Amino acid sequence: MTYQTINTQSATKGVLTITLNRPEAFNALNTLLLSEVADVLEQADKDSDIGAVVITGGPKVFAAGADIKEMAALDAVGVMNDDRPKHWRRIYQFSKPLIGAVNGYALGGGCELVMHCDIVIAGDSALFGQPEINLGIIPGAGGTQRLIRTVGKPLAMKMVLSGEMIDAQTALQANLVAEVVIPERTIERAHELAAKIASKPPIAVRLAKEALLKAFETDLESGLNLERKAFTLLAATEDRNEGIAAFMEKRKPEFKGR
Ligand code: CO8
Repeated sequence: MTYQTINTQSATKGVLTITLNRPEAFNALNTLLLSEVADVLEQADKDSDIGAVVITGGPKVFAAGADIKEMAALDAVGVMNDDRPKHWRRIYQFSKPLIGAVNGYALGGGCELVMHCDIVIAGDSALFGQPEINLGIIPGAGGTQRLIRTVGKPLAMKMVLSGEMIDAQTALQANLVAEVVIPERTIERAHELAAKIASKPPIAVRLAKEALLKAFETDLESGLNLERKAFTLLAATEDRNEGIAAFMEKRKPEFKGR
């Protein structure tokens, strides 16, 4: 399958890489790009050979936000009928781990795409920001809700109200990213992590992601209930028997996704 705004590659076993490819617009997220990312993730969800996906903008820039030129053409009714929220939801619904590899700017929708990732590796020159306020708007793809839950009120307020960017070290301290590496290592490190996760039992990985994300949305009792149900369900999988048997027999487990 060929795409107009992204490239896909599966060079590492179990890992699919999506590279945003609109260099002329700093990888601005137009509707086509969002829909192509969502299409690829939906296919990857059904493909048992894929255990994790890396998403990157390449070595220079992650994404400079929604495509402002495309947005400028929409009035209130146009925004209301916009397809983009649908594609963001499709991206959020991806059930396997999504690992972001971020170099350069991750602004506006780009920073929101970072927050749709489960783990983010940032190059030490990466910059994160929600500059929508400078355009007379506010974040529209979860940037007010997910940012405050992720980095806390003081930093989220500062970023959204002032439009000021934060650097990779600040993003690390604020838990927006999991690791900071030299920019030349960003994509490689994301691949290492994705390959490691892809080698784990897929049903356990999927249920772990679902349970962890639930903590963003629900009260403790409901979250603990979901965890208990997922834990019980895993007791019925062949991979759980294999994992425990391999431990006892001091050998490497062979997981089958069953
Ligand atoms: N949209 C469209 N084009 C862009 C964008 C963008 N977000 N960002 C950069 N470009 C284009 C520029 O127009 C320029 O194109 P051209 O050469 O044809 O004029 C080219 O990329 C290079 O940009 P600059 O010349 O500005 O390069 P600089 O190195 O000087 O600056 C910056 C780089 C800092 C990234 C700067 O371009 C910038 O500030 N960009 C805009 C960042 C921004 O405001 N992002 C937020 C957008 S709004 C948003 O994301 C809301 C999300 C809501 C989602 C709602 C879903 C329903």
